[in-house]
Amino acid sequence: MEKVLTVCPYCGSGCQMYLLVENNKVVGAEPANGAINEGELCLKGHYGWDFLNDTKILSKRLTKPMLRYNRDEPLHEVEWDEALDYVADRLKAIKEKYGPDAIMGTGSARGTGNETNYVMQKFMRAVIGTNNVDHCARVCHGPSVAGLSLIFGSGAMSNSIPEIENADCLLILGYNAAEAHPLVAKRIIRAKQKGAKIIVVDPRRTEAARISDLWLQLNNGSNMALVNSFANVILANNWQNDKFIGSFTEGFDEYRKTVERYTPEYAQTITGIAPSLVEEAMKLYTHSKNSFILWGMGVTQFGQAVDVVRGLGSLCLLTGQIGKPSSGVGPVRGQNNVQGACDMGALPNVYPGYQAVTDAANRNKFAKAWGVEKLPDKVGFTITEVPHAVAAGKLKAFYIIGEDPAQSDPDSAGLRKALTELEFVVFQDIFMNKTAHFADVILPATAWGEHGGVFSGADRRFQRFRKAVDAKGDVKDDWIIIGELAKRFDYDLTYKDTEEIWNELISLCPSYAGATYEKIERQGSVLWPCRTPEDPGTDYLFKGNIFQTPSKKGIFFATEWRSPAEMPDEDYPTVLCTVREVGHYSSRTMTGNCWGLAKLADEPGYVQISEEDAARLGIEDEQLMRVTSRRGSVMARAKISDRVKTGAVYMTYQWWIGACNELTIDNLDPISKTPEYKYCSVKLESIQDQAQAEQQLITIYNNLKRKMGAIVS
Ligand SMILES: Nc1nc2c(c(=O)[nH]1)N[C@H]1C(S)=C(S)[C@@H](COP(=O)(O)OP(=O)(O)OC[C@H]3O[C@@H](n4cnc5c(=O)[nH]c(N)nc54)[C@H](O)[C@@H]3O)O[C@H]1N2
Ligand SMILES: Nc1nc2c(c(=O)[nH]1)N[C@H]1C(S)=C(S)[C@@H](COP(=O)(O)OP(=O)(O)OC[C@H]3O[C@@H](n4cnc5c(=O)[nH]c(N)nc54)[C@H](O)[C@@H]3O)O[C@H]1N2
Ligand code: SF4
Ligand SMILES: [Mo]
Repeated sequence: MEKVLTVCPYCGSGCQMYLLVENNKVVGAEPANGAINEGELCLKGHYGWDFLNDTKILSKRLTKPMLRYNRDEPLHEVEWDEALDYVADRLKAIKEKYGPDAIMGTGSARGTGNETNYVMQKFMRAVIGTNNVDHCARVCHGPSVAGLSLIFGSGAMSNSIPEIENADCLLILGYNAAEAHPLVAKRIIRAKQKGAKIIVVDPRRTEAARISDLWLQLNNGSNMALVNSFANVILANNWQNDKFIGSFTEGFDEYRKTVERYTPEYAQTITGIAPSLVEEAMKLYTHSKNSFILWGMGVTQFGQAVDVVRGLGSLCLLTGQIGKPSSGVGPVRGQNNVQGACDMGALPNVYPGYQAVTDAANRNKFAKAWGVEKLPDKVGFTITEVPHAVAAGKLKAFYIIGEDPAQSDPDSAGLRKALTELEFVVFQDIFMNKTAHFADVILPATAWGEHGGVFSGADRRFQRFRKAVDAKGDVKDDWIIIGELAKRFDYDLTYKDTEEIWNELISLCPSYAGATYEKIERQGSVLWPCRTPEDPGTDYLFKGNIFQTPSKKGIFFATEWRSPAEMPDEDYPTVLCTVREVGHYSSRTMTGNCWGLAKLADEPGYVQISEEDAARLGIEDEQLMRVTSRRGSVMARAKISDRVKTGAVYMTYQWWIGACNELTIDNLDPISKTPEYKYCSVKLESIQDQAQAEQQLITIYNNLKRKMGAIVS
C-alpha cells in the first residue's frame, strides 16, 4: 500500500493527512503530523475521501464534457474539442456584441488549488479583458478582508492557528469552531487547559460557549451595538493603552465620539446583554497579557459586517492587543483554499498578492508580464451582484468553476431566474450539482486526490497537496482546461506543470516571492509574507506595530448599529439563522458521496428549535415541519435543542430538500457585498400527516438523486 502526503480538502484549518492507495484506488486516510493537526483529523478528514471512487450515493462524478446548443434540449456528452470550441465561440461572440464586462468568471476555494485560481483570473483579465472574477469568499469572510484592509492594510489573520493555544484570553464572536474547524477547536480547548479566559459572543450555546468563562448570549443581529459598548466600557474605565493609541493609530477622537453614545445600558436595549457582563468581558480582554479575537460567520454574514470587523480591529488598536504572538485578529477562513483563492487574485479588485487593479503601476506590471497591451482598470462585479447585473442586462455569460450558487447563494429563486436569463453558462466541476442543470456546457475536472498544487490554509499557510491516483473518465485538471480554452483565443496560457505556474505567480507577488515549492516541501508549510530565499515566512503580522496602511498606522473606526433588513413581524414572527452541519460540507457534493458521512445525517436536514417554540407550535422532536419566508417554503426536520433561544431557529445550509437558501434574503453589506444569511424572518408550521410527509420526502429525494445521476435503490 502506498501513502501519499496531502492536505485535507474540507475546512480551512489545513490538516495534513495521508491518502492510502492500492491499485490506483484510495482505500483510506490517516492523519499526518502537520503544523495544525499534529497527528489528528476530524471525522471529515478520516471519512471524507471515498467520493473519489464515484459512489453515486447523492450524485455522479462528471466524467465527460457535456453540451446543449439549445436550452430546450437535454445536455449530451461530446468530445473535449467540440465543448471547448463552442465555449470559445460563444464567449467571443458575447464579448464582440456586449463587451468584455458582460462576461463573469469564478475562481474556486475548493479542491482545485492556488494554481488554477491564478490561471483563471489571468484568463479573465488578460484574455477576456475584464475584472469580473470573484469566488465564494464574497459570501463568507469578504467583510473580514475588506474591514481589516481598511484598519490595518492587510485582510488576513494576523496570527497563526497554533498561537491560539498560548493566548491568555480568547474573545470568540459568531464562530462555532467545534463544528466548522474541529482542529482549531482543539487549540481553543488547549488554551482553556493552559489557563486562558474564554469569552464567547453567540446567540447559541455553542461548544465554545459551554466551556467559556463568560458567554454573552446577544440578540441575533446586534453585533455592532455590542462592539461599540465594548469600546465605551474600556474608555469609561480608562483601560485603553494611551501610549499605543498615540504612537501607532489614527482617528481616535472621532472614534471616541461615536462609541461614547453606546453606554452598556443603552447597548443593552439592542443586544439584551447586561452591562455587568460587558464590563467583565472587557476587564478580561484588556487585563490579559495576550488577547486574541476570533470570529466567523456570525460577524460576517450580515448586511452590517464590514463595520463590525472594523470595530473589532479597533478594539486591538485601543488596547495594543496586536503585533505580538498570540494576540491580534483571527477571522478563521472557511474553505480549505478560500485564503488561497483570495491570495491568487480571484477577486474583482485585486491581482494576485492583493495588488489593486485600480493602480496604474500594478496594471502595467501585470500587462507586461502577461504579454498584453493593457489590462482593464475598472473593478469588476462580485458574485452576489450577478442576479442584479443580469436583471439590468449587464451580464450575459457566466463561467463557474467549483462553486454551486444555485445551492449556496441567498434567495435561490432569484438566483435561478438569473441563471435562466443568462445567455451562456459554463459549468466546470467534479460532480453534478444544482447549478449544473442550468449549464449550456459542462466541463469535467479532476478532483482533490487526482491532482496536486498548493493550498493556503486559514492562517496564510501555503501547503503542498498531492496527486494520489489517476482520474478515471475523460477529465482534465482545471488549469489545463482553461489553458486549452485560452489557445482558442490565440493566447498561450499553457504550463508544463503547477510548479511552473507557481514560479510565475510568486515572481509577481513580493509577499510570496520566497515561498518556492522547495521551501514549502522542506518546511512543511510557509506562512506569507515570505519575501526572500532566506525568509522562512511570518507567524504573526505587524511586528513593531507597523501597519500596512499608507500612513503605516492603524485606523480607528466606529459607526451606529443598523438593524437587519427583515425583522420579525406578525406574518413571519421568527428569526431564521443558517449555520453548518458538522459531518457535511457546503453543498455536500463531496461529503454526501462518502459512505461514512452520508450515513451520519441525511435529507431534509434539521431545524434547531427551542423547546418552548416547538411546544407552542405542537411540533415534536424529529418530526417533519414547514419553514416559510417571503421568498420560499421548505420542509425540514425539527431538532428540539436547549442550545437556542426562543424566537430564533437555525437551519444548516447543506441540504438540497430542506434548502434554507430558498428562504434567505440577499440583503448585502454595502462594502463587501456579503449577504445576510444569518437573519431573515420566517413562519414555522407543524405538519399534521407525518406519514404522508415522510412518503413525500422519499419520493422527492429519489427523483432528485435520479436527476443527479445517483443510484436509487
Ligand atoms: N462541517 C463543516 N465545516 C465547515 C463548513 C461546512 O459546510 N461544514 N464550511 C466551512 C466554511 S465555508 C466556513 S465559512 C466556516 C464557517 O464557520 P463559522 O464561522 O463557525 O460559521 P457558522 O457556523 O455559520 O456560524 C457561526 C456562529 O454564528 C452565530 N451567530 C448567528 N447570529 C449571530 C449574531 O448576530 N452575532 C454573533 N456574535 N453570532 C451569531 C451562530 O449561532 C453560529 O454559532 O466553516 C467551515 N467549516
Ligand atoms: N444559507 C447559507 N448559505 C451559505 C452559507 C451560510 O452560512 N448559510 N455559507 C456560505 C459560505 S461561507 C460559503 S464559503 C459558500 C460555499 O458555497 P460553494 O462554494 O458553492 O460550496 P461548495 O460545496 O464548497 O462548492 C464547491 C463546488 O466545487 C466543486 N469542487 C470541489 N473540488 C473541485 C475541483 O477540484 N475542481 C472543480 N472544478 N470543482 C471542484 C464541488 O463539487 C462543488 O460543486 O456557501 C455559502 N452559503
Ligand atoms: S479540521 Fe478541517 S482540515 Fe482538519 S480534518 Fe477536519 S475538515 Fe479536514
Ligand atoms: Mo465560507
